[in-house]
Amino acid sequence: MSLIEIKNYINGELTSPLSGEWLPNVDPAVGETYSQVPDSDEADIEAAFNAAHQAHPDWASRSAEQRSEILLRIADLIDQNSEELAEIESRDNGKPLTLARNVDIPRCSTNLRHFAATMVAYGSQSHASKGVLNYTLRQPLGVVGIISPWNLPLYLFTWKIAPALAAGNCVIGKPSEITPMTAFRFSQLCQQAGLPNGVLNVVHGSGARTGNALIHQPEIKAISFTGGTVTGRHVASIVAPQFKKLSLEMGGKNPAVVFDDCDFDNKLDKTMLSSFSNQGQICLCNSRILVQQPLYEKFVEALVARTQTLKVGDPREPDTRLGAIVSEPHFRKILAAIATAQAEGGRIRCGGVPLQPSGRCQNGFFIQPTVITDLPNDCSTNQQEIFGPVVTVQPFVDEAHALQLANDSQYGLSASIWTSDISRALRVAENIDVGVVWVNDWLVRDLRTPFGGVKQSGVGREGGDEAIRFFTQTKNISISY
Ligand code: TXE
Repeated sequence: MSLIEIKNYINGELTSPLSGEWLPNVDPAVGETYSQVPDSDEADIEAAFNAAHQAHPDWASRSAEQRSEILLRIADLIDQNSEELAEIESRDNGKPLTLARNVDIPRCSTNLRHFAATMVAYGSQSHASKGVLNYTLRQPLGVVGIISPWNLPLYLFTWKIAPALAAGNCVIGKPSEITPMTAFRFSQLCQQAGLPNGVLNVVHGSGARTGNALIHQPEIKAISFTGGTVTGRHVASIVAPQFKKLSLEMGGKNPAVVFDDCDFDNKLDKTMLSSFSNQGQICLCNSRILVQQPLYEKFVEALVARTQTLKVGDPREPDTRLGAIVSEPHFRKILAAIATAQAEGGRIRCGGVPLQPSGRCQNGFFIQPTVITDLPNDCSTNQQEIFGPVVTVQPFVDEAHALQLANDSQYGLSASIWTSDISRALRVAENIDVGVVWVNDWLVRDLRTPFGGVKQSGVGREGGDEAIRFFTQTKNISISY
């Protein structure tokens, strides 16, 4: 069977890597290579930069309405091709087709529509004083770099591309080499929408080769990165000394704080999502569940019973709740983390082992959803990000103890708080050291809100006005009269 050849999208053309180097791209549900992706190098990045640099003056000179009109055309094409995109995303990432269809792909279209509208409605400030008028300009930066991960491939790729383009920049995007397929199809839709050549360039390849070439390119004005903390630290070490703008969205070890007066059934339903959605491969997943003592045993038993009902298997089947882990290396990393949990004295209450479905997926990478108890918060399992279908449950005594456990982490991305006492919810929300808090829910997203983490979860914010500010340069002009 011939392998699908994924192409770069440079200066409006779909091209092979100048290096002639390719990487295998694996379908994780069946464990087989089904396509190949360019392993681009400095020459490809330079070709992309030249195209973007050449396209920028015209793109920046267009009105927000004109740029938004093209973004809306791309959004329409995403909607018209949504089923095909969902199937591609599910095959490339291993996630259930139902999840790709209901969450990932609709959000790509929403990302483009949101920032098309934001930019048209965008107003800047003025500050008037006696005889002096100040006004603030937010001007496009020029050519910017975008680096995205494999867990929500096109969802996060468009989450960055949309504000960058809407604000008048030209973009070099480097998707994860583990899930390149939807970015390739997206390139074709941009061609079809008539996006001018060079405005968006998608350069595929490994982080070490292509990603590194991008962050070393001296004339790129900003880097927006989403990925692991280790890689984010490396990206920052290269980009910061170049005095470029840098946004880092990285890992998490997010607590769910469950008080004994919570709406138990609602919490349980939402825990299934917040713990195991996308195979637990969402940085916002709650991987540490903290439960107030009187409720603890009842909650653990109910959680284990509900978790054991989740269907793990072929992503194509409509009742599948957990599909394949994204790659064999990540599959092994998660199993090693479970082994570490056991070695640390953890009690595996359910799951903890791979699963081998029969049929077409017998060689795929599947792990049973796993609940672990009896671990202290300061162990590796509760301190290191696992980024898979693995959660721990710990008891706490009171609000002070809950906060101490929740904040005892090198990460600070998100948290969810479950209680009927709204004053307590707001008190805990104010004192928990993260960037995003949900009360009595999870992953409710308003794209106008600031998104991002603190500590080793990130630097900077995305979303709404924050994204436009990141992708523009601020200038104050003062007029005396
Ligand atoms: O990360 P990697 P992964 C986190 C999530 C998990 C990780 C999973 O918590 O920790 O990301 O994504 C490129 N120079 N988040 O394993 O390896 C690489 O090719 C330049 C948090 O993919 O960091 C890929 O495109 N680039 C987030 C991207 O970096 C390099 C949401 C990410 O790869 C590079 C999603 C290099 N030297 C995942 N090395 C959030 N907070 O929202 C790799 N890359």
